[in-house]
Parts: sequence; structure tokens; C-alpha cells
Amino acid sequence: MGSQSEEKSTTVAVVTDEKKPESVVVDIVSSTPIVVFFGPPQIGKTVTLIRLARFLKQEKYQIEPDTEFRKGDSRYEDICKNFDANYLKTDFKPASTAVINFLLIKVKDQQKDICQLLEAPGEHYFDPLHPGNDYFPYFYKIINNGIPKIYLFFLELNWKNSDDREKYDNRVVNFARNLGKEDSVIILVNKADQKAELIHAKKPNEGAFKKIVREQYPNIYSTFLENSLFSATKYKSAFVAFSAGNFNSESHLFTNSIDFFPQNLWGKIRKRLRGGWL
Ligand SMILES: Nc1nc2c(ncn2[C@@H]2O[C@H](COP(=O)(O)OP(=O)(O)O)[C@@H](O)[C@H]2O)c(=O)[nH]1
Ligand SMILES: [Mg+2]
Repeated sequence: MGSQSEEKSTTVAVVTDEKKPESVVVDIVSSTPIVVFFGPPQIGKTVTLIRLARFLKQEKYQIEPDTEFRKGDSRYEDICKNFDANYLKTDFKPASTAVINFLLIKVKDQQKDICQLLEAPGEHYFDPLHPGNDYFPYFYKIINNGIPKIYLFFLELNWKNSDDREKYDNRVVNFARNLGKEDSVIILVNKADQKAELIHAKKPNEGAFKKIVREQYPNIYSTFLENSLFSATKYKSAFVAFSAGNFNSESHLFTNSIDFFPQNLWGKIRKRLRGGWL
């Protein structure tokens, strides 16, 4: 679908002030499928994006921040300009480099656009104090722009408390009404490295992770992951246990996880991209 894409575009203006999220404007020019990194603040969206981008670069894909996405936002432009130097190099420090809230990365294979990776501020997806808030207009525009999406819903086991988990569980499942036939879902359990008992020979036991998702996020489980004897889930969905790496809280240094993690995640994204879309 890469080639037909170029004419389609969501129109946009310019806004720089994330403190007024209702007036944020974004511009998505390419119509290749969008992988939407959906999750609350601090769940690990940025480092997942960076770990995946590093892996793809190593695999000879071209990785480019989309400079059109938030045109006129000088902070965003700076992040794009310095993306390779600041974020793809191995000693990236999430705490000290400019905090990434908005980011759109184009992934190209032999210079042909194949998909785009989108991060937006976590509190726009889920605010524990206002779990029923509407999404902002810029996000509805993205949802409704006609471009196929792969929604990457981020979870963390034992995240916050059971009340917040329940709210987030409902938030994600309610969001499913925005999914069209062309869309699909990946449930991503993040920070898998913190669950030593579920890791064997450096790799996650995904079945064991899924079992805990079933207990802690029962609605997400039954909506996206549970296959009955007679039918597959209503949504095209996949599951992944992910770790971006190891984090040193003193130095804030982030050391890449083994390639297995981004490779496994990319394998699932790639499968969706090939599932009749490309
Ligand atoms: N142990 C571990 N910690 C992680 C992982 N990913 C993120 N973190 C921690 O979560 C923090 C927030 O990550 P970030 O990507 O900025 O979250 P975002 O707000 O969702 O973009 C990082 O600084 C790390 O301390 C992971 O894979 N493993
Ligand atoms: Mg972030």
C-alpha cells in the first residue's frame, strides 16, 4: 500500500504547546500503516520505540523521524535533527535527553516507506485521575484518517494498584470501538526483564506472562487474547512480552536488551503489515 499512499494526507496546522492539548495539530503525510504506541506515562513507549529503531537500523532498514509531523514546533524539530546522535547511539539516557512526547518515525526498506511508528503523550491516552476523559481532537483525527493502524497497547504487570489497572483495562477495551476492519492490535507487556521468574535462558515465557494478564487485565484478555473453541478473537491481535533493556537508576544509562525482544516485536508487526496490506 506504500505507493498509493502519497496522495492521502491528514491536513494540519501547527501547535507547539502541549499544555493545551486540545489545540495540538499533527500532520501525517505518508499513508503507510501506523503503529500507534498507546500507553500511560512512564510505561516505556519512548524506549521501546528507540530499541525497535536501533534494531531496524542494524537490520538495514532506514529510520527517519518525520519532520512534517509537528511542523513549527522547535522542540520537536530539535529532537528530529538530533535523533541519530541522541537516541540511536548506545549510551542514550532517557532521563537527561529531551523528553520525547510526540514522535513519528518513518520506517523504510530500500528507501520505500513501509510503516510509521507513532508516540504521543501518555497522559493523553490514560490519565488515572480522569480515566473516562475524551481523547483530544488531534488523536481522533489520527484514528479516523483512513490509514490502517496497528495499536500497540502497553501493559505492565503489577502496575500501580489494582484500581488503576482496572481503569486502564476498561480504557483500552472501550477504545476498541474505534477499531476498523483494517486495524489490528498487539498487546505488549513491557519491562519483562523485571519478572525474572518468567524469563528462561534470557527469553520470556509468553504463556506465563499471558496468564498474569488474564488475572490483572481480564477485559483486555477476553477481548483481544482469548480464543474460544469455536472462534478466534473478534480482533486481529497478537501478544508480546517485551524489554527494551536494562536501566541503571544512578547513571540513567540504558543498555540494549538482547535482539530477541525487538526481533520478536518486529516479527509480529511485520506479519500484520504483510497480512493483506502490503
Ligand atoms: N526495567 C525496565 N525498565 C524500563 C523498560 N522500559 C522503560 N523502562 C523504565 O521506564 C522509564 C520510562 O520510559 P519511557 O520510555 O520514557 O516511558 P514513556 O513515558 O511511556 O515514553 C524509563 O526511564 C525506565 O526507567 C524496560 O524494558 N525495562
Ligand atoms: Mg515518552
